[in-house]
Amino acid sequence: MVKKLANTDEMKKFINIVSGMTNDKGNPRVKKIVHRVVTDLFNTIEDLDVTPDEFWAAVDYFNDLGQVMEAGLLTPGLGLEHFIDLRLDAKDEAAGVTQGTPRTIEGPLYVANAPLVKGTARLDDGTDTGDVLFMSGVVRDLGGKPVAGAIVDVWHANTKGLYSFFDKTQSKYNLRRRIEADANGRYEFRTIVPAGYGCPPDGPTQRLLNALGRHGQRPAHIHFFVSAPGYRHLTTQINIAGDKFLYDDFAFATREGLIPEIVHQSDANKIKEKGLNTPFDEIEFDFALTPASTAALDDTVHRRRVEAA
Ligand code: MBD
Ligand code: FE
Repeated sequence: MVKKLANTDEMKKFINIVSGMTNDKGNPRVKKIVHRVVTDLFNTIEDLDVTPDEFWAAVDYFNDLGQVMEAGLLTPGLGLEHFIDLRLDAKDEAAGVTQGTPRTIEGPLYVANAPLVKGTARLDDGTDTGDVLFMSGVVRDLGGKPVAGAIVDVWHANTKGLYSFFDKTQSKYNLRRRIEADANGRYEFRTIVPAGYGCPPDGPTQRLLNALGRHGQRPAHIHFFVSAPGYRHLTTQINIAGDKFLYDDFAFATREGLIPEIVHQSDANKIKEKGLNTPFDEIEFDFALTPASTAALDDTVHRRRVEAA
């Protein structure tokens, strides 16, 4: 039996030096976190008898992740992004804050500064032959009062499950808009029904998922940031009901209250009314915003964002 190193006084001193605890420079918060993470890693390596080969495979893995920018994809895959949501929920509950529309993860595919449109928008550029979807609703406060001028920042995948900007075959800001709700808090858009997303099959995220015996699929979904002065920034998604992966999301984002009914309209008059010649789908969904004054914590988005050049 090899003696356990991680808990010895010598190792504790070593980890203190590693994490800068023995100097008076740097950032105390960073030191505290690094100290904890390094301690936990030492213990993990020791308790699980991680071999040098396993260790160096993990180092290579991080490099691979960074090389293809998949750190933000692995994070939801390991449930960490959902865990952050659960913690925010728990803090709200402890503070007695009533939440409006449930939050759920942002994911790695947002692009800032999509075109800003008043009231009604068309998200698709007309090149995707997916089913036409009209989605609309009202942004309200917790009392049900409309929030005039709220910004509904929406983004979603095409029928291949791919997002513009990341998928360079799509036009700039395709399937992405910021919609300014009207005086009655109403927003509306026309788009196409997205398909679910799948992790790049040859990428490092899917490689780890394979080792865990897991798939890397998400159910079809539409992302939203909803914001207005005096209210908390809401990060959420709605799911397309009926999707095979609805309750088997590799990113764990499906939540009660975020699965609106999708109504298939095949009535000839309704089709004509919309100026279409094929059946279409409709979703009605209202957002409820929590006042900023009741926020127990800063729920402002924090993620590093991509801006389309
Ligand atoms: C997505 O579209 C997504 O929303 C998340 C969370 C992860 C990968 C792809
Ligand atoms: Fe997504």
